[in-house]
Amino acid sequence: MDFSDFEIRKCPPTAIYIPNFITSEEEQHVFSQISKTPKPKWTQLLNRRLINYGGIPHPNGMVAEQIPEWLQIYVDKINNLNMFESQKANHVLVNEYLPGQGIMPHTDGPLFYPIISTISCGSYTVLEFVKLQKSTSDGTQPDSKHCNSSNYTQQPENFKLLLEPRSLLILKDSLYSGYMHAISEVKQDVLCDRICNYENCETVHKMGDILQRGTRISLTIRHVPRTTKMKLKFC
Ligand SMILES: O=C(O)CCC(=O)C(=O)O
Repeated sequence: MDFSDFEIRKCPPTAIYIPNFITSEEEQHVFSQISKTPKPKWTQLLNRRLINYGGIPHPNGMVAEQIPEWLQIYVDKINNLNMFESQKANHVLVNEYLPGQGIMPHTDGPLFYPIISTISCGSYTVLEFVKLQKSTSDGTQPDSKHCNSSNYTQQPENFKLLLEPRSLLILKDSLYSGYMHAISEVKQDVLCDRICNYENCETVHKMGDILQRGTRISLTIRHVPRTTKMKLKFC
């Protein structure tokens, strides 16, 4: 597939944004399967809940687990794009965000092949990008964990992407390794000039519009390079 028509040109390389990557029926299918997922499968965090499918990534490798059939459909859709070169996606992180929930600035780090693909279901969100600073002497990022979004979005190198429901976002190159990404914990977003993919969106939005968040489920589909079917000894 030629991604060049879908590349977001107004941000650093490389972000590919495909609106309506899945249909409304597929989106409903994701929600109905998620609603059947037993509570103990979820990891509840303060600001969202999540499930790992395919195994738990670990620096020593990942013990591969079968991805359920209903979810494998979306992994196959990603694999058909051939974006992991000769590799195949083998891991899905399901995140569920209620209005007012989000995720702190972070990078996905070295456990994954350096390409992220995320399918959004149920609600739009705004993904914020924060350029990694030179590490401080204790190795921490000054912008990490404790920053609040109103501070870091003021920096000129930082920007945002509007993610519509049913869209696919692919991040790689400098957006994988040189930027953290985050979602602010708010119930609504006022659209601003930091969002740089208005013209890639399916729906016409304008600056100053206020969007109310609903429940959003994201499927982050990645390739974990070191996997085994046998139990590894973790120490
Ligand atoms: O929900 C999203 O779109 C982002 C998820 C994410 O960044 C993560 O789980 O690492």
